[in-house]
Amino acid sequence: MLQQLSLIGKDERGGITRLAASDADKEARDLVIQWMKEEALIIHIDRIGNIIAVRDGIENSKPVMTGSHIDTVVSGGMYDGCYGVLAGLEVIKTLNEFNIKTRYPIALAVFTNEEGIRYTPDMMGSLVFSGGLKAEKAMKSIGVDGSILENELKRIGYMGDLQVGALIPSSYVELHIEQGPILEIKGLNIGVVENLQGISWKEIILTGESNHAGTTPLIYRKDAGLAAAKIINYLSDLCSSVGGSQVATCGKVIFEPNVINVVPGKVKMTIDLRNSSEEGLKHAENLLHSFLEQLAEYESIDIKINQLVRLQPVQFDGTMTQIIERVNNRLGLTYLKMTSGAGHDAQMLARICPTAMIFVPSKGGISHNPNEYTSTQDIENGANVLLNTILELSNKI
Ligand code: HGY
Ligand code: MN
Ligand code: MN
Repeated sequence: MLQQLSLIGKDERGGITRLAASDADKEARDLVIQWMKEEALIIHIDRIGNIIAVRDGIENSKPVMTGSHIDTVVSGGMYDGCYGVLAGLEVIKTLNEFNIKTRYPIALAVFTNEEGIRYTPDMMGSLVFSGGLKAEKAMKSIGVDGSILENELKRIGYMGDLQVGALIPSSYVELHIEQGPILEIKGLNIGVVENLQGISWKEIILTGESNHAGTTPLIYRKDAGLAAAKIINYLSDLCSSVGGSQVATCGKVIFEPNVINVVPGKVKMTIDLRNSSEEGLKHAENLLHSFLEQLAEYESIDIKINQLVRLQPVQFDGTMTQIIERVNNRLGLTYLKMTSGAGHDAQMLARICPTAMIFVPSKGGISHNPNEYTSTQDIENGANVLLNTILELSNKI
């Protein structure tokens, strides 16, 4: 199923580009729903396009939920998100195959726009699902391509009628690739994720003055491009001053007019700050803001900051992580209790129910990259831990 799903949205770099509410996203959604229907799941679509497929339990009560996302970054890998959705489906297939009834229902979720590449914020669908963002507000999100999410969801036929809050899970467990190098370096099978970093996404707009690259002496320039370069160069110093798990990334820079013989008059760039401590993340934001103030002064340019996303670090539920640890021991799998550097839908579900995550190793720690890879054995290990965790959660007295 992973291989088949990975063919949808294949791009010229050999990666997968399946942005939220795009045609490729629709095609992938349609395929996953077809597989869900083959398992006789009851399909619900909510206002923001989240797909929630339910397998009845003996008791009609709050479901144990698992799932993830199937939208990708640009030129992403085939496991990020999709592995958690399809392993959840595999768990349900296995229960059906062995005709195992669980006490509580099981729900499999595919959350809309986890990556936040086309529309911000990221983890949008799960944020709406957990009541952190009104669906009506999220719909109005304007994409980097100028599209409006509401129109795109309607166009692909995924603006459903399930009201937010109508289906609240008793607990949520998400299986995901680690997307980092730690499990592989330590030679361990499973990550038991206890917490997740805080995220701060900013768009920085620098406005200087376009000018002739040959006739304008340096002292007369208002060079937005030079200022942007100084910001990117500063990020490593910022991280060492903050310390801890602080990371900072400039992933996107757009020069205007972006031609060889014109001093750039305007630059739009993004900064992604992460830290597992809220205090550390605030410190990083303060350092960046004061650097930008001084830089604007020194380079006599205008600098505007748009806060795109701001999510605090999240602590997952101890009883849930203990269940996952017990399952690992029972299956004879080695594990590490760890922090997630990446954002995940689980950080939103943690707002409304006991939540935890299971990681499997990423080869070379590579992710958000066509070379993202996890071995079949690791894929199987993770799915077995998910199966046993869900069995325990959906039958617990
Ligand atoms: O940005 C993230 O951490 C996730 O991949 N959306
Ligand atoms: Mn993901
Ligand atoms: Mn991702």
